[in-house]
Amino acid sequence: MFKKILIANRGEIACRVIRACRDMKIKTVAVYSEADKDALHVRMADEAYFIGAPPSNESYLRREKIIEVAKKSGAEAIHPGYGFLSENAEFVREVTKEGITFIGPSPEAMEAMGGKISARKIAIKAGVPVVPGTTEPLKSAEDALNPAKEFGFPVMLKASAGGGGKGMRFVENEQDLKNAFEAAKSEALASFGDSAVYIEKAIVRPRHIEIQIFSDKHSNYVHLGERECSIQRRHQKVIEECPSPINDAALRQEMGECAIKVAKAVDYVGAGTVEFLVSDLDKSFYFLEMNTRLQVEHPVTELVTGIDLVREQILVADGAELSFLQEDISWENHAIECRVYAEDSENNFLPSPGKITRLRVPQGNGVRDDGGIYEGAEVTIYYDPMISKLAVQGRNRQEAIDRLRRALREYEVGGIKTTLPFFREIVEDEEFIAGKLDTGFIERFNERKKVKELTEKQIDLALIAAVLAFNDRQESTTEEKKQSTHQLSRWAQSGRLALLENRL
Ligand code: MV4
Repeated sequence: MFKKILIANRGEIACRVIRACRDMKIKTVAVYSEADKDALHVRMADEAYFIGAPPSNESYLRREKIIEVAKKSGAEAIHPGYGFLSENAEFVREVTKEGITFIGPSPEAMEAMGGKISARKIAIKAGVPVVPGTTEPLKSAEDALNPAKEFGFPVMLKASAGGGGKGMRFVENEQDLKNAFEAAKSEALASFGDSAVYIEKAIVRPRHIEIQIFSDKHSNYVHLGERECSIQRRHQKVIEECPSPINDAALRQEMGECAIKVAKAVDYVGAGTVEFLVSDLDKSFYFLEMNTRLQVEHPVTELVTGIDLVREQILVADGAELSFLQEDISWENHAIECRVYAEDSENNFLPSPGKITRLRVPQGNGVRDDGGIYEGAEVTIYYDPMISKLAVQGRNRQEAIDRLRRALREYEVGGIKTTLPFFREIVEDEEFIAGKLDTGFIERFNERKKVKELTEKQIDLALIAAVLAFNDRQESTTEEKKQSTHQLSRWAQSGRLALLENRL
């Protein structure tokens, strides 16, 4: 077994991996940027190495620097967490070339699943249902017309390299098709450097349900059931749960078998997630994409199945057979997770960086909090502003919701704004309680609450204001800087004021 592992990540997931290593008596090596010198993961690890300036591409994305630290510290394996280098096939090749084990799938599996068009082709070949659509990029808007007529409107245009809703367009009729195609294409090119766009039939108010799969280097494949992730805001997951309120044992088994077929098609090794869209009408499901990493929301699967997914990743990377069989897994309990962000949910989810002056994390029966912060720590603007994942477990959904309400009441974060007030409202919401979860949930919730979402332009302006205000606070050390940032401060303040007054 590995004696030392480097964690090429930060925040709560770095802490999560360090904890699993400690359980297994494996030494840990952290890496950190200038902005993270006092971060929790640095304090928790056995050793920590500085890797560069705050922007990710000058620190957490520096492949050569991270590999250099692994060699210098004597780490035999690298755990990438999620985001950053976790799905970078080139990094896997470079790590492997140095005789270091990458804790994750092969670069070939990553590349096969990296593009949506390529992933669709693989799923079709494996006999797994995909949303009706094309398997080649569209050359022109005219190219989209025939398939659109064949499947019937509404349709979705999607970027092959897409993610986070970028390069995606919902098209209701023929007249809108040309403009939507051009917009999707240029957005795809600008966001991913790849303009390939394809067309799919739009599924009306689908659920987003994903299956956790696991495999080892000995061709054993299992699934660990589903996670319901339909509650999303601007294509970011907000709440996830296991099991899904609409999954029964039969649907779970059917989806689980399909997920395993996809994984087998690329000789997948380790933890992976296969995403599906599910229609509430007839419970038909369609393959969407496969994520070749450990996911943010993995704790709900752990709370229900009792399997430690990070421990299993490490064992499998070391060549062990899976520590459990498919028939050992059951889904009797229920778990729900909330992603707590340093954002002001009572003011359009504006970023809220700053020092955490007070922290009281909920405790007690059925409560788990995976955090990356502590009282006195600073939340910066450089990285994803998720500060913790609050997860609860109960024997059934109602018990889980009761414990979630209790935990949200106990949770106190001072000094910055968070999304906790938003969750306190959601757990009292009638549709949430009824399990009526689909992609339109947040929109309907906002309507019930009479919340008006900002436009993209307003959000951009708000972000600029927040960044300016943050820089101002960071840089006002020397007199000279004070002079120059004084102007910025006034900009930032007027930007904020405009927002508060709803003038943007
Ligand atoms: C769809 C869809 C309807 N029909 N595809 C895919 C990526 C995800 N971020 C949004 N995606 C969707 N793909 C077809 N063919 C609806 C969505 C969708 C969505 C999916 C899950 C959760 C929230 C969503 C919000 C808007 C759109």
